[in-house]
Amino acid sequence: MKDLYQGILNGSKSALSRGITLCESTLPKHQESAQVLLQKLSPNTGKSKRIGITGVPGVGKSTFINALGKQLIEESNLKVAVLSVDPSSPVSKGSILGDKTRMSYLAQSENAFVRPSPSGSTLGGVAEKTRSCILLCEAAGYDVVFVETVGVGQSEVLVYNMVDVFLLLLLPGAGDELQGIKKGVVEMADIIAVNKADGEMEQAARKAITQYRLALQLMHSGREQWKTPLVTCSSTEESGLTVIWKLVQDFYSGRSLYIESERTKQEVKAFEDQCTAFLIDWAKEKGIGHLNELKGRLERGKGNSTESFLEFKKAWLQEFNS
Ligand SMILES: Nc1nc2c(ncn2[C@@H]2O[C@H](COP(=O)(O)OP(=O)(O)O)[C@@H](O)[C@H]2O)c(=O)[nH]1
Ligand SMILES: [Mg+2]
Repeated sequence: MKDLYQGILNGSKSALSRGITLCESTLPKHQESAQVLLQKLSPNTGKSKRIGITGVPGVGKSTFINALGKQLIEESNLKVAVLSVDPSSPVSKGSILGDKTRMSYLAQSENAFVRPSPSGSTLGGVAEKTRSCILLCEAAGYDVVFVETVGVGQSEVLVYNMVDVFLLLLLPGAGDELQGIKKGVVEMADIIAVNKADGEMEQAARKAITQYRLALQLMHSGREQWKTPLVTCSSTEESGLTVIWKLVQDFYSGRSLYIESERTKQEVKAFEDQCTAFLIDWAKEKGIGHLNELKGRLERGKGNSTESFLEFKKAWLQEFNS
């Protein structure tokens, strides 16, 4: 434990990997060690820029992170970590294989760390593990932590709730595209970039910007003193990325109190989610025998669901009250 702690603080990638594996383990003993480790490292966390990247599969998120990450490493001398969140895939270790080829620069760079989505049986579990990964990366000295949403569906909200700034990538496919993305996701975006603005698609990307701008006038960003900017970029030609990084810096600039209060809100919510999940698991474990007994009775055609539920509820309220 001491070696692991020191290794992470020294920036060792293998120690960081081992720390993350510990956090991801479902063994109660490992979970306890992970909590001790996180607790010990907590004074060394919180200093990174936490950036969420979302958009439909194929829009170019991984390519974008690779290109921007490369700039940050080479031009600004920063250390970059990339995590992904894929609650749809129970065994997601495979999904990063594709991503590693898209993120070939970062996969090989001394100053980058790339880690696939933790697997988990519940959304809350995946969120909690990813949150721990962010903290470990911060303790290991990473200045920027990108969190890519991989699975479509619920991963957007999950990631939104663990980052400071949420970047939405769109395709140059004009207005229809906006409908392909859930309205709520566009509203969550702090920066919107139309990617693939290159070659034949450059013209379409410009047109898309105009249309999105109109659509966005009808919406408003949920953030204090921030108007969601709309820009174009090309991740393969590495253009427009400097402007986007400038926007990210603007987002942080002079707003540390705001970011701090947003992080506090996220912390409160994470605590609440963790406690709720714990209570549900704990109560389920206790009550599952009785539940199955009543279920068996129903399966044999005796009684009905309401009657059985009332019996279950009465018994367990009595049990918890005593
Ligand atoms: N022309 C062009 N293609 C891109 C750009 N960014 C990504 N791509 C391509 O789009 C495909 C999907 O990219 P990927 O990064 O895996 O998308 P993700 O699923 O959002 O992570 C790949 O074939 C990329 O080479 C871009 O800026 N311009
Ligand atoms: Mg990807």
